[in-house]
Amino acid sequence: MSASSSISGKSHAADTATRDVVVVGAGFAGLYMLYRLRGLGLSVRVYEQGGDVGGTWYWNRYPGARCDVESMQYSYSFSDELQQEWDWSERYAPQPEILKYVNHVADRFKLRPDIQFNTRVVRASFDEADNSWQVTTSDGKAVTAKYVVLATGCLSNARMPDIKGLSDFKGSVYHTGHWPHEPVDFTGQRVGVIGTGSSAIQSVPVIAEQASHLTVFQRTANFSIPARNAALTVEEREAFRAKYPEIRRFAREQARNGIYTEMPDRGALDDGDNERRSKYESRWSRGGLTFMSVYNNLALDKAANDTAADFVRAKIAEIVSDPTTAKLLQPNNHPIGSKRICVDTDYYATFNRPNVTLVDIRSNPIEEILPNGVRAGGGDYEVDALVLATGFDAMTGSVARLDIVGRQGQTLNQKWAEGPKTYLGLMSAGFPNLFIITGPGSPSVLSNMIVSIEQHVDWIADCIATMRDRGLDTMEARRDAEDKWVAHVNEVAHGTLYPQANSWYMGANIPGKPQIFMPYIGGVGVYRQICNDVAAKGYEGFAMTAAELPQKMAASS
Ligand code: NA7
Repeated sequence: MSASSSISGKSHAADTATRDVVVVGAGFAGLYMLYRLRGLGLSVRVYEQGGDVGGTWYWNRYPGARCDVESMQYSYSFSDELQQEWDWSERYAPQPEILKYVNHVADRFKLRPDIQFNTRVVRASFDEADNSWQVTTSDGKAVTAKYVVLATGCLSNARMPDIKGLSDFKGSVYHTGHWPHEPVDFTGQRVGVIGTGSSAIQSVPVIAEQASHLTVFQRTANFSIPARNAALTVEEREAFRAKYPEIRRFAREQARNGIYTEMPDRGALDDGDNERRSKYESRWSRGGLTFMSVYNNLALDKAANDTAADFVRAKIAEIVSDPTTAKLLQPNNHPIGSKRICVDTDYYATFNRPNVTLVDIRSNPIEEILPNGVRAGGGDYEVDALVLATGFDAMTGSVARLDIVGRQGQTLNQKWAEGPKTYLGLMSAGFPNLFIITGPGSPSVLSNMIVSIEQHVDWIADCIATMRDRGLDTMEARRDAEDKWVAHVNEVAHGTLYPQANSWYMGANIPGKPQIFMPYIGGVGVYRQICNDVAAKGYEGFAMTAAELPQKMAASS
């Protein structure tokens, strides 16, 4: 890296407080962003609040944690050497293996020297006189940067539920999204799990094997498909690798969700009952998220969706021996897939174990946490340990924790008070040179995150390189383009069944959070094309200023 190629024109000795770019977060997004920016010869500082790389995979260490996208696809594609040399051991990688992989990437590409761990970015404030960002960190230091990139993750702000008495509980309390780094052994303990989202669905079967008794407190039953996880053979890995160019191309350009799979060409009601059942059976046997892509209208047409939902409800009734428990486990208040569908290993069957009890807290809400248990519906359930699998302040939560101050002193939190507003999920008007990786308004959580991360990082890196080459100083989303994009994101979402569920996609899990469908549901291929077209048209919808004309920016936005 040479000082002469930097944007700021200042030299960058290790102890200077000026960088071309500050990146917030050293998960998958932050690491690849650093790699690309360094490749451009820019000086970069990454701040990470955790003690090491990995982001969400650094924190989510709960028993049974694993990715619900197959490991051969949930991996970086930017380096063919990397994807050819790394051997995933299972169809769905367990969290420790993903963490090992992300550490390998950090070491292999020598990324660590530019990352400062155990350090939170507290504030980032745009200096309109200098067109630069002043960034303050939790160690009390300050750094000036031309650009700030938020790689803060979509599911990284774990949410503690506001339940009376929780702080008086005498046993141990764990949150799945903030699990201790030391092993937790529940052997011989009575454990209570609150929540039945993906984190609970993965951890409940594992905890049930250890605990003397497990009580699961369910507010909303969820649809889950068997993972059919298994060890990957050498032959399977090789077959995948041989097809990588096509798999990666398809995932980026054609797939709706960034996952290589067959594209359905018909709707659920185009087939007769027997044919449909046999297709669902075959996907159920194959396992995994692609259950939902057996037909092309499951997210669009309620009658079509009901056929898939009925199939899964029937499976639950087949698996779970006690009819009352089976009925409680059958989701019936949202279309299948409108909350993120879960992928499990033996979740429903776990309720056949004699040491597992399901408590319906929809009909009988939790009244309070007692020092030694949980009181719900007038009954007391004694537990020694509590596991809160209560989710995240998704998509905006980790951004909201930063005090981001843009033009004219407006904070991002003020601007987003009625819901997040971005152009393409990449930038928000009034906050020049501030990029968000997989921000609200982009496909993000509706996709294979690595595909969406790589697309955003490449787009941002190319954009910064273009600005440098053209001598441009600032770039900013125009308000008219942003308003149009927000309306488009909303319109596309409301053409689907997704808004019918009280999901974290809608912000519905956080009391008081504006209920707006946050991710872009138009599909990753379509979205990529839109972003590429915008760039090809000279960054249409963005206002850019040359270094010597800072006033023109304010006039045009
Ligand atoms: P989720 O999917 O948000 O699930 C959280 C669960 O916790 C869900 O069942 C909630 O019920 C329940 N919950 C939340 N707050 C409470 C309170 N106060 N009382 C009782 N129950 C509560 O989070 P996960 O961590 O499981 O998964 C997040 C994503 O990570 C997942 O989609 C994958 O993409 C990976 P509710 O449904 O709100 O009634």
